[in-house]
Amino acid sequence: MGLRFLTAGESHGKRLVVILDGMPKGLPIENERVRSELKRRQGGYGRGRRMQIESDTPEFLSGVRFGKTLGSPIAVSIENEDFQSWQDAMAPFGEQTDKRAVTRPRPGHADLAGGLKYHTHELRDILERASARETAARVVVGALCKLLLQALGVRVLGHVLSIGKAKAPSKQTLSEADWQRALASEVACIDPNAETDMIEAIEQAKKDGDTLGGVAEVRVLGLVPGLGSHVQWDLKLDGGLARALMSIPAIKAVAIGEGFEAAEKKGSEVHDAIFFDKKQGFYRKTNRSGGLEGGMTTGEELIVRAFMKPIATLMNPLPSVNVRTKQPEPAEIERSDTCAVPAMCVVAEAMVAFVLADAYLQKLGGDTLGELIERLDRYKNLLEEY
Ligand code: EPS
Repeated sequence: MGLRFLTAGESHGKRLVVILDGMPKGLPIENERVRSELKRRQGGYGRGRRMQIESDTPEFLSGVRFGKTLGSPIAVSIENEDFQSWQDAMAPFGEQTDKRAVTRPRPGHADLAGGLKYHTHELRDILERASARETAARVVVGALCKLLLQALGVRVLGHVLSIGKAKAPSKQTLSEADWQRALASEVACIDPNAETDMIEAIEQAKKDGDTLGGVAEVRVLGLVPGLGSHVQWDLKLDGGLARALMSIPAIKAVAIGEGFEAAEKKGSEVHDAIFFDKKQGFYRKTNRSGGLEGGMTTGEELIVRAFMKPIATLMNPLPSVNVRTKQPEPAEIERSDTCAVPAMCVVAEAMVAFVLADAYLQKLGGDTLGELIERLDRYKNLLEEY
């Protein structure tokens, strides 16, 4: 069956809830790891005031006992501390008395499409769930999946490549120092000069009442070859990764390896020649494929990029139309972020971790972590014999 998860919760509702189903029994869970991932998502230069209100603390409701998974569904909730100010506006029962109805859809947000789809003129019914607040729940899933992957010798890391036009120089291999630098950076950037440019760009956008998007890169180290499959469209790992990343709010494109750039080059400049020696087995000197061929991992580093459009809530709003009166009016201004690319990077890591944890479970099966590790060792032995 593999892994699956569902989230629930409105941005200003009482709580976010997530259920992760399919984790094997016996995986050690460190609450601190989950907390620190949530903290990373809350941070980043360019975030709005909401993140100062929240403290995003995971509360484990089921599936974990004495620090280890039970193999049963893991339910976790996160309180929305801001609900205190929204109790009337978001009350599950009673009549709407609060004036926080939204009628001027923001171009680029879910407001208008959702209003049309559900035939409602109260666009808050749509935007509350479309808000990127939901991604906090996904980060909980990501943290749990990272712990499983870690037990299998796999690390998932992310950094920001660009914000608006400010770009970090691209590097083929990233050192441990680079990763530490990304973790310490306010914009998750490995390059100090680019970091300054990114922060300046965010400042300028904020002054202009505007917003900025950008690109995050996720890399996965320590993967075995052969995760995913070539045999059926919905088993291909690149498809699964693209879907998972595209489902993050504001992601407009996903690239695997060289991605877009590969479409402009000749085959001889794109594919990674194959080599063999006794010590390493099969290996490549380049990794333009980003560690995926035929919908399967190659055993090289997995490299994916997620491209985020600028956030749709503009303090200097675009023209819109009031859905009740049909009169032209500027779009709604909701408290929001100027730039959430560093936060998106953490969410992208989470989604990649989920897809890969699932791929390992699909490949190896097993009810317990012990079984999983045993099967992984057997598979690794087979790979050595090949
Ligand atoms: C977010 C919470 C939201 C927004 C942001 C992401 O909180 P609020 O609407 O109360 O300020 O800051 O949501 C959006 C950018 C969006 O477009 O919906 C969060 O927790 O990440």
